[in-house]
Amino acid sequence: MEQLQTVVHWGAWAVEQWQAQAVVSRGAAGVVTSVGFTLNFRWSSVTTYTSDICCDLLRRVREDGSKFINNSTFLERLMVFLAVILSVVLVSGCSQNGDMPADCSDLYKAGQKLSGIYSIYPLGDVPVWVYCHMVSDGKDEDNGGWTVFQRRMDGSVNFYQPWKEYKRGFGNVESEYWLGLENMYQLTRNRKYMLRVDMEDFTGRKGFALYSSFSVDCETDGYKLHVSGFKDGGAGDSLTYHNEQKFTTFDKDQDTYENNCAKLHLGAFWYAACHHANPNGVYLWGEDPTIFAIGNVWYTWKNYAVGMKTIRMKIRHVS
Ligand SMILES: [Ca+2]
Repeated sequence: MEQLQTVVHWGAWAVEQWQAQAVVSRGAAGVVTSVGFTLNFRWSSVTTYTSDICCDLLRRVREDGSKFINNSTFLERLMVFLAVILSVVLVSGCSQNGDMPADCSDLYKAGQKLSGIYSIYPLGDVPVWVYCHMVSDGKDEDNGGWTVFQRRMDGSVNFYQPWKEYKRGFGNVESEYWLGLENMYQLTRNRKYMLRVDMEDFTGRKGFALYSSFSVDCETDGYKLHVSGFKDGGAGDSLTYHNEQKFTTFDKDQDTYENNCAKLHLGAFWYAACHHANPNGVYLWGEDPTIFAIGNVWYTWKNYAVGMKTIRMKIRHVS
């Protein structure tokens, strides 16, 4: 009997990882005699809809699967198996009741006072893993359940990503990540939020910028940003310039500049023509003026050539 084995890895969807392993045993006549599967889920962030997942799975099964499977009956079985697994996972996700925390504010109110990784439910039924920042520098009233939607800290994640990644989120929730525009829209459509941007440079200096109102429109409106009510925390106001702008990636130009700002400044943001802040730009490891304004910079604090050591963009429900 011949035994074939393969690992089909679907990589990262947002922050989660999926891995499937299929072991195929064949008899002498090439007939499949047994099929074994192992499917591993790390269900940390779901911003992709069911249909997208299914289509992508089926496409990848066809592409990767065709390399080792030439038995269509087996391929059909594999698809049915995956569809069943997916429906079980998705249905179990949907059966959660409505008391799930929508964001980190809910967790904080429920007594979770330690910063760390938690599951939240911005859609009400699908869990998303996120870093909750429960303690801030400065005054006591700055503490509380901040939902971090963008974090840079060590340059470990490539933030030069296409539209679909910015839509659904990417990175590692333990270190650097982007929560996803769809999640941000879902969060801010139902509740009022304030925004705080924390930063630190490579000399250890810290600053922040506070905005009393923050929301993101839906995808058909380009995930347009609404930000207002600036209060200075030492870093100055580099974000009001981006108010009322749509989101731009290198493969989706929605900025007001004649060219694509994401391509020009190697990031993705609510660019106008083009930016005063580029938090999703290149992780520069300090000062580097070689190429103009490509870094993870905050213009009003350190100008265009100094990349931050850490940047954290976080929102909190305003009651
Ligand atoms: Ca443009």
